[in-house]
Amino acid sequence: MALQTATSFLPSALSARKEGAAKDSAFLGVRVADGLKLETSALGLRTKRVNTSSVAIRAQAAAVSSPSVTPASPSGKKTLRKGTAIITGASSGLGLATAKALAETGKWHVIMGCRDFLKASRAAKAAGMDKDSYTIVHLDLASLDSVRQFVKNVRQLEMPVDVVVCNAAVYQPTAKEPSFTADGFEMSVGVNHLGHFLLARELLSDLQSSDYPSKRLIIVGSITGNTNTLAGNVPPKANLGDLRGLAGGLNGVGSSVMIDGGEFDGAKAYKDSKVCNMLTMQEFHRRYHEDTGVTFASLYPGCIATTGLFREHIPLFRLLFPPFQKYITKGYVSEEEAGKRLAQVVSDPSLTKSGVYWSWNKNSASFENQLSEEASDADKAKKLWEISEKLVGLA
Ligand code: NDP
Ligand code: PMR
Repeated sequence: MALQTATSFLPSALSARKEGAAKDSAFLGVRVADGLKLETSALGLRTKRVNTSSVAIRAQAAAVSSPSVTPASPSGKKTLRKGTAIITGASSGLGLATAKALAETGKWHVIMGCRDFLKASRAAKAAGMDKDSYTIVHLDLASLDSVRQFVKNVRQLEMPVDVVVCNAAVYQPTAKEPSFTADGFEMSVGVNHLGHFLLARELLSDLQSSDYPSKRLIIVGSITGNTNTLAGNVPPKANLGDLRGLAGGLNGVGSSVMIDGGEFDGAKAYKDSKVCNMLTMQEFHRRYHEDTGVTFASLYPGCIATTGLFREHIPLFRLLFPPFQKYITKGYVSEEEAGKRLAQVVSDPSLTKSGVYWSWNKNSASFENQLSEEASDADKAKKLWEISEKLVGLA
C-alpha cells in the first residue's frame, strides 16, 4: 500500500461468581455448551510522502516536545500541554470512538495506529474529528516488522508518547481453519496479544521519557476471557493451560495453533488472547510500575454489540446479538459510551491506579473489577511474558 500519512486525519460486567453457569443450548447458531505527506502545522511537523512496500513513513519532524506544565498563559495560570495518545485499531468501533472522545476535549492529540490508512482517514473524517487532532500511522499488528516500523515512525514524529492504548483485535468465530500472521503465529493471538506485546514493550521507554503528569499503558481486555462471569462461561471457555502451544510457536508445525495445545477454535483463540491481554497488563505493572511511574490498566468497556468485531460472524448472529445484549443481558453499551469509558481510563485523573481491570456499573460509574483465577494468575503471567518475549524476538 502506498502510504500517505496525514495529520488531517483517526453493563457492565454481569458477574456470576465462579464457574458452571453455562447451559447446553444453541445461541444464534453458536453451540453454547459442549463445549507522507504528513503536515501538522500546529505541531510544526513536516514530512515527506514515501512509498514503500512495508509502509515506512519518513517523517522529518521538528521537535515539538514541551514540558508537561507550561507556566506561560497570560493569566499566569499553569496550563497542561496537550497529551498524545496512541490508539491501535482506531479505524472503527471502540478505538475510533475513544479517539473521537479524546480529540473532542481539545486536550489530546491521537496517533491512530491502523492497518488501513484510507479506512482510518475516512472514519476520522466521518466521525467529525478535527484534522489537527490526529495523525494516522500505519500499523499492522499481524507483522512484527510492521510493529517495529510503527515504533520508528512514531519516534520520527517527535511527539511525546504519553498514553498507549492496545485496542485492536480480530475475532474469527466461524473460521474452520486457522490463519497466520506474517511471523507464522495463529492470527487472533498473534494480533491481539503478540503484536501488542511487542508494541507495548517497545514503547515503554517512550512512555517513561514522557514528562506528562500521568503516563498510561492500557490493554483492552474483556468479560468473555473471565470465567468468573456468566459471559466467560459461554463455551468455548478461555483456558491457556500450561501454555504448551504458545511455547511451541502457535504455528501448527510441530506445535498446536492454540495456546493450550488443543484443536483450533477461533472463538477460544480470541478469548485466550484477551486473557493474555489482562495477564500482560498485570505483569507490566509488577515489573515496571514502581520504577517508571507508568500506570498499567485493562478494562471491559461493556458489550459493544454493533462493532466490526463481529464482522466474521454469521449474519443471523449480527442481527440478533445487539437486541439480545440490549434487552436480555442488558450488557449492551453504545460505541459512543464505550469510547467515553476508555477515554476515562486514558485521561481521568481519578483513574491513575495501576494494575487495575476497570469495569462500569449500570449507572456508568467505573469500578475496579475482579479478574478470574486464570486471568490473575501471577505465575502464568510470568510464564506468558517469558514465552512471548522469545516469540517476538526480545529474548
Ligand atoms: P472493531 O472490529 O470495530 O475494531 C477493531 C480494530 O482493530 C479495527 O480498527 C481493526 O482495523 C483493527 N485491527 C484488526 N486487525 C488489525 C491488525 N492486524 N493490525 C492493526 N489493526 C487491526 O472491534 P471493537 O471496537 O469491538 O474492538 C476493539 C477492542 O475492544 C478489542 O480489543 C476487543 O477485544 C475489545 N472488546 C470489544 C467488545 C465488544 O463487545 N465489541 C467487548 C469487550 C472488549 P480495520 O478497521 O482495518 O479492520
Ligand atoms: Mg455473550 C450477562 C451476560 C452476558 C454478557 C455481558 C455478555 C457479553 N454475554 C452474556 C451472556 C451470554 N452470551 C449468554 C447467556 C449467551 C448464550 C446464549 C451468550 C452468547 C454469546 C455468543 C455466542 N455471547 C457472545 C457470543 C459471541 O460470539 C461474543 C464473543 O464471545 O466474542 C468473543 C459474545 C459476547 N458476549 C458478551 C460480549 C462482550 C461478547 C463479545 C465481545 C468480547 O468479549 O470481546
